Amino acid sequence: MKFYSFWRSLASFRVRIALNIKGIVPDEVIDIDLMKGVQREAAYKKVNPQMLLPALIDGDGPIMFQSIAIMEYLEETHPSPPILPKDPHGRARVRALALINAADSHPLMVPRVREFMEHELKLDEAARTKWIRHWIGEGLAAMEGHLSRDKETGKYAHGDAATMADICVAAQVCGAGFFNVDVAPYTTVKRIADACMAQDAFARAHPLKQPGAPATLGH
Ligand SMILES: N[C@@H](CCC(=O)N[C@@H](CS)C(=O)NCC(=O)O)C(=O)O
Repeated sequence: MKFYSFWRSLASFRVRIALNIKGIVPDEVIDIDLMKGVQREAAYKKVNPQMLLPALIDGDGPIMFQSIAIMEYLEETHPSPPILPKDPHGRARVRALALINAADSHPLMVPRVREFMEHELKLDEAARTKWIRHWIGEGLAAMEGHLSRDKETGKYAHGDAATMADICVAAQVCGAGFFNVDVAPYTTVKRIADACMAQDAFARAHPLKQPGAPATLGH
């Protein structure tokens, strides 16, 4: 198994957590430096034409991309321990919570968006930061709205075992930390993220624990 990732990539963080929960250790981890734009070089474009991390090759392939699809693949090939509940309603809820982060919130703060704002729209750093913080806040508020209201919420986002929703909550809170967004007002999100990060599978996957990461968070 070959895993293309980068310490700072939150989508790679999501897959790293799923790999850890399932006890899968990739044979090779290939670092693609997003801060140097290596994702846009020809060699990586061949791996993932969308030029995004993560990507995963299991055996002879084909190459898999998109963190949610990769996590679903890991769930299907390594069902135990599960990261999705068994019942269809529960599965739909967990997937939907995961997508608040992976589809609606996180994509608005990724390097390609930040770089477009800087180089094409000529937005200064204050405007770019305002954009990012706004959309992180919207994502956290949406997640909090669901988690604080729903009877299915337990120790974790769905009951008392971590699922794909928790993986995405943890990534969302970590991303908030990257941009100094205070998560304290989102009390349920924070409680769940803290419970997640107390688990070894989550803690080991944290961006700042990866090779090449700096000692502290920064832009
Ligand atoms: N929806 C994708 C998002 C992938 C994504 O945006 N990855 C970021 C890193 S977290 C990336 O590779 N960005 C490169 C860029 O924006 O140029 C997923 O969940 O895998």
